[in-house]
Amino acid sequence: MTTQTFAPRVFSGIQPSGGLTLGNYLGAIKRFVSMQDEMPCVYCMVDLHAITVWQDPKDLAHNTRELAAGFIASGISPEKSILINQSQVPEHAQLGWIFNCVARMGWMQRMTQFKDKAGKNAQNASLGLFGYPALMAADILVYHATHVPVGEDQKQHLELTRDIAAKFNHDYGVDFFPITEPVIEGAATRVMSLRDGSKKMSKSDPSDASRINMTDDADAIAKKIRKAKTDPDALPSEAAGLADRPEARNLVNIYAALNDQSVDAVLAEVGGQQFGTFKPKLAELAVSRLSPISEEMARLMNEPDEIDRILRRGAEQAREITAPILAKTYEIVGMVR
Ligand code: AQP
Repeated sequence: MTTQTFAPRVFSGIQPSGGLTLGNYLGAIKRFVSMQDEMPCVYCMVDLHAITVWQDPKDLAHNTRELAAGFIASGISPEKSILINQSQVPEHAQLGWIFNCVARMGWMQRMTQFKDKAGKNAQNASLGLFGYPALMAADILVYHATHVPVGEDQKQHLELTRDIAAKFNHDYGVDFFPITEPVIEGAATRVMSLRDGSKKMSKSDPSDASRINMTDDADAIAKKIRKAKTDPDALPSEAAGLADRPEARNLVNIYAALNDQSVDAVLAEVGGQQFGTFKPKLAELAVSRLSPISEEMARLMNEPDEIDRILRRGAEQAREITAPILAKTYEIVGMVR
């Protein structure tokens, strides 16, 4: 248990493993934006994580810049927050190696994301995919970050981050790494696929109809929502009525999160409506919230040099924090410098 008080700091990241989805936006980015006014923040394109599964090099570079554009267009200010690309700050990978030596095989084998992503052919998964959570712990702890806003799917990885920090502190008899708090908040901490209410909306889902991409135009958004899987019943008037209706719950959660309302407040307005009435309303709301972001992303993508400049500057600022923390870690571990 740590007794030291750590200055509040936010760290979170997103993989440039495809285009940003509404799930990333509602589960993570929206909260990233609001946390900028609460404490210092570091936000990261985690390209080292992305390559734990195959990424075409051209796509990786494009997706990294597009993700940076998505962050900025959504309201993350490079003046307020540090915005970085993970591989430009080598201390992430360096601390990641130390944590590979702290984390236990048994801990990693319990990670459900590895099981989901490796699928039936785990023997063929990369070693990086297995070690993903140890690198994620390093991403966070190399900043001594205290708060990590994420979607619900990352809860288990954050528990592992806490376990790694606690084991390091215990093994070396120090109080050096903070025990990080996950920040999992809002009406849509788990946005589901539009085609299957039991599956998370994901940028790497082979079906484009399963997700709303942040770069989709108004027609595409409206079409995907119109075609979203639902059931034949009318919407209930209270949240309890959504309990066994995953697809209906998902669409109501999305509406609530986009409109900054509670699910009950949404249902008080739309309870009794059929999906034929509700879906166009949701589409209109989604377009009104997402179009300004996608337009700004397109504008920024026309200035790739400016994006690269922001990321280079972010890396310089980041290394002022990470280099001393890594140096102290090496000293604690007994590495001759
Ligand atoms: N569907 C979702 N609902 C709520 N939050 C979500 N997040 C992702 N999908 C949803 C949150 O977005 C942040 C970044 O996630 P990531 O890109 O690093 O990895 P991921 O969770 O594996 O996201 P994807 O879209 O499913 O990527 P791929 O397909 O490449 O694996 C995290 O905070 C996550 O919780």
